[in-house]
Amino acid sequence: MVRVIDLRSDTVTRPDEEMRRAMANAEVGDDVYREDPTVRRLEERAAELLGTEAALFVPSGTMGNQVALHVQTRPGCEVVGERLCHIFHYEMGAMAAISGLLPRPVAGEGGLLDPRAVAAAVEPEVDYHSRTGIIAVENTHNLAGGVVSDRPRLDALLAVAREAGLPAHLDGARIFNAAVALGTTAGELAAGFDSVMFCLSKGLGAPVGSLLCASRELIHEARRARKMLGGGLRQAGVLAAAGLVALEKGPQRLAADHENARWLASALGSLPGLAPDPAEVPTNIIMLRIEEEAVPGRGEGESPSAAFVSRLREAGVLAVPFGPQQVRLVTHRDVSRADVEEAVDRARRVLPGRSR
Ligand code: TLP
Repeated sequence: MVRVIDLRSDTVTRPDEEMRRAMANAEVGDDVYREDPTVRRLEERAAELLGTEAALFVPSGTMGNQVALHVQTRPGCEVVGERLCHIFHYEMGAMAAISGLLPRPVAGEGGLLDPRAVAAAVEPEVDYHSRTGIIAVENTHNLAGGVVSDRPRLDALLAVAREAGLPAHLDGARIFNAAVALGTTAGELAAGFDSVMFCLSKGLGAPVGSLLCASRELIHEARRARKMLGGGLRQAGVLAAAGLVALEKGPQRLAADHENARWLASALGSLPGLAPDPAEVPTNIIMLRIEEEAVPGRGEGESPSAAFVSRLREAGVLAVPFGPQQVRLVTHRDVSRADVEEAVDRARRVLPGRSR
């Protein structure tokens, strides 16, 4: 049997032995009564690392983002965000369904928000315009190819928010990847935001969970909103225990994922008809452009990306189509350098006679 190399997402990692041991031995209690000591420890540690007063354990990044939007806005308000951000595209319309919010998409430069464009998207305070409710920044930016907003850009965006009297939320699902890429800390990149969500269950390797980090007051409200959404967990310490291991051990190995992603992008980019876009891969996400003629023998109506992904799957490599000519591959701790080398060999084989 061919070993499957799963490059669909960094969400696919399985808990390692150390996490499973920690989960088995976790001290637990009912977290809705705030009696789970392991959850409390995780929340304290997250707040400490992100430099906020408090934090809240949530089951998913989506819930963390949505709770943050819900408690900082009013129905009918606009959310200013990059046009391809996760909150607009992959959260099932939750901000509209749950909080009555409208998207106000701003086109970034390669996914990076220009503070002037954000300022221009903020509604003026007149009686016949909907109101802007919040500015949301995604770092790293998933659909844009894991691109990173650096501190000067964040400062400029936060200045726009302050000037307009608006809260700013950071979707930092992969904030530790951003920190590693910039040689800084997650706390440095979180500073100044009113709320920050980050995921334990992506590159850090935990099976479940995200944290919302903010002031004590905001987290108090967020805890109520989490319960309303059905996210009040009981003996969640079994999950938080894995999260604590992920927080302590996860960040230091992300550089290896970035290195593997760069190598993979450059090797795949050397095959005809495939090109990483952006060409520079800053973190662990590769967006690969598939030219029309890249995959021979495409089925009727089959897009180049669907054809490429299905040939890869047959060869034991999993990736995700993100549009008719775009395929995403993500490196993570369950794929080694040998695995990505093997993935390239398999990709070469599914593009018969076309390797240079
Ligand atoms: N992203 C998933 C998919 O939903 C696309 C992935 O495989 O990358 N913010 C960002 C920037 C994300 O990339 C994700 C997950 C989330 C929020 C939501 O996290 P979850 O999946 O835990 O709800």
